[in-house]
Amino acid sequence: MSATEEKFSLREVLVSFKSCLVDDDQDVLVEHYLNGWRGLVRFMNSLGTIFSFVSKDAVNKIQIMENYLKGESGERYRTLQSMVEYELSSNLVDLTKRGSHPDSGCRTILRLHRALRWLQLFLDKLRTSSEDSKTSTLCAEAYNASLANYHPWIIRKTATVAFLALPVRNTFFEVMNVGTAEDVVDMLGEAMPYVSNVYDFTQELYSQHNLLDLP
Ligand code: 1PZ
Repeated sequence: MSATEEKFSLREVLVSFKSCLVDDDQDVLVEHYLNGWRGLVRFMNSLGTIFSFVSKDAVNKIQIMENYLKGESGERYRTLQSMVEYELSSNLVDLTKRGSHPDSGCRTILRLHRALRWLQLFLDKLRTSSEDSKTSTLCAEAYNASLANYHPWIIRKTATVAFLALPVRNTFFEVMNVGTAEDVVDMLGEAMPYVSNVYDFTQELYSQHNLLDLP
């Protein structure tokens, strides 16, 4: 195991979302947001290949954003505010139907943003659950209350089957690499607010600009 692998802990990933918010919590740095996502993907991959269809999609979306950041308008993609302003004012967003801008930054971030809601619900259920609760049930409940509403039947079906392969609560906690079950519960209570702050900011920004239903 390499040094970086050894150090891997879900605490660091969740806390990394803290550095996303800048300008008195009035903006989110895209590069840091993507870093948080890279950590989540790594965590998901450590759960086994059964989730590779999920992480592939997340990696794709991270890559789309990376390309914008590296592109000639990269500076406009530095924060979520500047991205939204730039793409909307330059007509770079398909607002009602996917057409000439199928992979806008706005719709790509929206997909990740919705997944962050699932993560919030799921980790909160895990945090408050009893030792004998089933992770697959908690995961499915969180999914049905969030992402599932945006997914077609075939993806909902595949996701629901994949959930059954989730490890039991204790093993799941071990993979997080933060210590005892009690440590995990404490860590989640302490670190999830960072994710929530980023989620709330994005939700507000997207709602102000009517971007919450981008195709
Ligand atoms: C810890 C266990 C991981 C369970 C993951 C739970 C979420 C299941 C989501 C299933 C997604 C299936 C793959 C592709 C879906 C895409 O169609 C959609 C919409 O994108 P579009 O087609 O419009 O371009 N993609 C998404 O909804 C984004 C999904 C990202 C999921 C990331 C999961 C978060 C991982 C955190 C791990 C702790």
